[in-house]
Amino acid sequence: MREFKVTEAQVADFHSDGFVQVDRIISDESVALLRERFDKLFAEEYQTGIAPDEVNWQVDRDPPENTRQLCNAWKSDRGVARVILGSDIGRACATLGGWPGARISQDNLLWKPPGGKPLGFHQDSAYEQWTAIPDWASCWIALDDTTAEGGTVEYVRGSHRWGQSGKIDQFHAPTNPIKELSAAADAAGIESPERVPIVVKAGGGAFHQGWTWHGSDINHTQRPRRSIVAHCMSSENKFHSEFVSSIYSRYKKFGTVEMDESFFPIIWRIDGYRSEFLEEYSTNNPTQGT
Ligand SMILES: O=C(O)CCC(=O)C(=O)O
Repeated sequence: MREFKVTEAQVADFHSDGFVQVDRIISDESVALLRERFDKLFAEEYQTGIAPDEVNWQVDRDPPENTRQLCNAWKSDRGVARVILGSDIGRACATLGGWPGARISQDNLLWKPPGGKPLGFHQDSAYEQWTAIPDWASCWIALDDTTAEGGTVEYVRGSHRWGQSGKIDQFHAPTNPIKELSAAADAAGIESPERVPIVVKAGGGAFHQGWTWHGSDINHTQRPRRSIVAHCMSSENKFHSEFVSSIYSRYKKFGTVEMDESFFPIIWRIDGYRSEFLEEYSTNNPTQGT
């Protein structure tokens, strides 16, 4: 598998803009593997027998025009784990975050069909308050060639410096995807926020900072827009001692704020450490049932 590395210029752009576009992150083989795994996962066929932590779209439950989303599908599929828990993605996120290492907080699988609805503009770190260090560095990877009119992800340049807002009212299929973004821009004294669409070939993408405003609009094309995201946090992170996530705090053990690597694996650390189970887990039968 190819090994991706961020350059010094990309690190500088990430800090000044709150994101950086990268033309190639994963190989064509990994793109093909993930597309195949998307079909299975969104049909609720889980290779490991374990459902993702969040199944935010189901075929018989949700409108077909909504953007489909699964979170932590690495627990359901070893092929997904093999790509998205890659040490090169961890190293890039740790380098950008300024951390000694990176743990996965969540992966996100996103599938916006033709005509698919927007995802509201938000700040990721507002959703990470259940941790002691609520900062993320995330890697967003396109699995289809993206276009501005195809509902690709858009980042608002410099918005990581606007301060911290809370969670938005409606993440999935909002009628006004920029409602909270507009309020945050007003509060920051920004007249015309600059929305930058990420236009890349499949396998390319972007890295963004946890407080950078981003979201995506309607898919006006006839092609699907699939993508996968690794939301990483510092390898040193712990649970918050008071704030709770209804989903992710279920992995907190009583009497400790330590995070268990089985649920939040360390995917890269500067001393060479990586959670030990990952190698066997992610290479064993990556495309077949367990
Ligand atoms: O892909 C999108 O439309 C939004 C992705 C997103 O919210 C994220 O990567 O945090």
